[in-house]
Amino acid sequence: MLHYGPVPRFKPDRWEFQVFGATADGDKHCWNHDEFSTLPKTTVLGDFHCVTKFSMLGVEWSGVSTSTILELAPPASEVTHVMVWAEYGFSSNLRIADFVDDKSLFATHRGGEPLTAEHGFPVRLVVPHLYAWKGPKWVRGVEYMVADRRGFWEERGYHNLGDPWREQRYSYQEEPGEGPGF
Ligand SMILES: Nc1nc2c(c(=O)[nH]1)N[C@H]1C(S)=C(S)[C@@H](COP(=O)(O)O)O[C@H]1N2
Ligand SMILES: [Mo]
Repeated sequence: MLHYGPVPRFKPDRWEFQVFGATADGDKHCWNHDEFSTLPKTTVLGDFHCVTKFSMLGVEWSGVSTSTILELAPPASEVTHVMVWAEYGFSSNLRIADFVDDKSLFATHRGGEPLTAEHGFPVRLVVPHLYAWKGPKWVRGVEYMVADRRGFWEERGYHNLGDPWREQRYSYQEEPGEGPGF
């Protein structure tokens, strides 16, 4: 499972990265592609675990760290989770602690090269300590949430948390408290 649906075509004049939902000031924060390109960059060595196929260890990613986004667009104090949104309505939910892990970043480059279209150009989320479906390609925004809610794959049978070291692959493996619950 690499991605669902077609590879979106990047339209620079229409592209925006938005942070919305429960922001501290109640406003939506937006960056166009030029603005996003000027944000401070970081490089991390991270692993990459696909749920069904492979793991790649020690991939070099660079881009904008999630903590930079949180500083520039602070969340309200009640925020516990984020939904990361991509083209075509793809999404993935993360606990705020997983999102701000010091290795989590909005990657623009892999191995020193810009991402290719298939791998998420211009921006994808990378959360090295979780399964790769927790890292949307073609990211367009972040929603701050005051309660958990399942994203695209999490609604379709994948585990809500997705820790590869605990082999949290499927939602039927979830323990009480690991999912949004009803
Ligand atoms: N927008 C989007 N991002 C996505 C997916 C998707 O279906 N749509 N699939 C995820 C899954 S299941 C995997 S394994 C990785 C694959 O990333 P790669 O194509 O760079 O190897 O992308 C993740 N990001
Ligand atoms: Mo995957």
